Amino acid sequence: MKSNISALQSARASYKPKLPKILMGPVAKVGLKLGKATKSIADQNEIQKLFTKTYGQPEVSFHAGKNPASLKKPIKVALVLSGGQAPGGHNVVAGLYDGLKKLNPKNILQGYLGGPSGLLENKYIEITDKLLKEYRNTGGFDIIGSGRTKLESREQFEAVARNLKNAGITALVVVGGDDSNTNAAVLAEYFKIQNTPIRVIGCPKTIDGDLKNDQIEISFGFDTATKVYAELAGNVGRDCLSAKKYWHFIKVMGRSASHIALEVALQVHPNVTLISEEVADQQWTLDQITEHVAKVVAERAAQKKNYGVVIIPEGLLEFIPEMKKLISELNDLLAHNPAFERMESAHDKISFVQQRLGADSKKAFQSLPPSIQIQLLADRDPHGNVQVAKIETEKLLIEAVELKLKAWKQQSMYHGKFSGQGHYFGYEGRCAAPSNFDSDYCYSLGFNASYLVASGLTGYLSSVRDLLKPADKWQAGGVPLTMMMNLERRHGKDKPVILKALVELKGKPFKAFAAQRKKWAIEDDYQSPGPIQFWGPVEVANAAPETLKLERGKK
Ligand code: FBP
Repeated sequence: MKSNISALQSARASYKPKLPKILMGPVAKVGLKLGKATKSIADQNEIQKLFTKTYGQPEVSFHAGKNPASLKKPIKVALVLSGGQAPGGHNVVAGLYDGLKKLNPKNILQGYLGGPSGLLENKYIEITDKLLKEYRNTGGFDIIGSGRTKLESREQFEAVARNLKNAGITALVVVGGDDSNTNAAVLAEYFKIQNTPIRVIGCPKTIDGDLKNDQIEISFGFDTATKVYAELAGNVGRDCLSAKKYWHFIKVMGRSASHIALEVALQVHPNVTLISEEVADQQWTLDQITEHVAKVVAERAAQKKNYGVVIIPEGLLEFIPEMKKLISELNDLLAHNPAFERMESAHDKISFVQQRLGADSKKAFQSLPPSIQIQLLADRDPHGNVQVAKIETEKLLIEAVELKLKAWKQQSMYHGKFSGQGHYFGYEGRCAAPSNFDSDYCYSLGFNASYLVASGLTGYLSSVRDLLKPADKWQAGGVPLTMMMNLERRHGKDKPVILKALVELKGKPFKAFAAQRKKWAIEDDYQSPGPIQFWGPVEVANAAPETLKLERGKK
């Protein structure tokens, strides 16, 4: 054990994550049930043409029954953690390892280092009991690290195939979000076409909560991360009630979808929560959003409440029509632009883009404070997109609301005091010690992945369902990756990708929020969810996310 281990970590080390009943019993009694042939969620003809070998596979589930002896054949499995960290990743590793060893103690798990680039560079370590001991039920991905390298070119696929074949690997498990699992689907298809006997299985990860659908109830990490943010936002609410002098503008992570913001709103009841999907649906401009927030500030000021909490989803800017257009023009303009990359001064960069933007985007760009302009011009991510985590939308909104209130004051429409404080809750939640829910779910996803691999399947996502029931009643199985795909226009080309789940404005979680937000705007109804509890009453220690409860009709 590490010498600097905390008392909590040492106590958590003895936690035994729960499993679906079928995975707890003897291997010989696990049968694989095949469902009906599947179709992709949209663009069926096109997706089928692109995935001739893996399209249409049936959904599968594990039930009591007999299994072929081949399930016990010794195998060597490769594992890669891909994209942003999410609480519970170490338990996926532990579940996968324990499942493999249960199937056959001779099975080997090899962890590739630093994300998908580890597969290209052939850098790996063997996962062992001794190593895992330090990581069970802990947050983070540090056991093997993660990364955002995208595997897309033929040369990359060839390198991965070569390295895995040379290492004698039978299957690759990819733990990732929608983009990484899209990569996994493409790789599975490539291996099949090339007659390379390597299977590919995915695990649904992302704190953003946007990898979900009828088959995948939730991505892992969302529960823990939102509990951390909700604790912090609840504390800020309490500070508001105590000091009565600040408006706190809190940006929460979630690159595109606003699931995190919505979950925090449902747990904490802030005065204002912006939901990007609603902004896009209503085609709100930045000025309309500002007015919406400023109105709540003014209404509360009229009741002598010069304080409040505003929750802002990280991806907001990209959902405001004029900003979306600007960002997409900037992405095209700055992608692989050596002249721009050579520039060092902010002034040169700003004038470079201003000379090249279309009239509307130039106007939108000029409406932003210089600090935000610079953030929009910062390095792109590996997909060529602006890194929204780096844009201080909370500061932008504080400034915009302040200006609006000043104008209203001059017209005697507002008589309060406004003092804004900006916060960003993001990295604080991504490596938190996993809640009991995530500890169990992740362990089950990993364990289940080992059975999918051993069953000879490829192009599947590990699925564990019925998550609001006690863990032993959870259903274990697999969903074909192509089933979740559709075509999306990316950088001028139609690409097959796993459909990203955005907040549904007709869905129960949003409706529950919309029904209460007027009340929350004016009343001080802040809830303090408090820190994650690992022990104690089950309704507290094992609580599932509010969003999941509402979606599954349990509230
Ligand atoms: P994944 O979808 O890869 O899990 O990552 C999500 C996320 O945490 C977003 O919420 C955030 O915008 C982004 O990662 C930040 O990325 P980085 O770690 O590269 O700063």
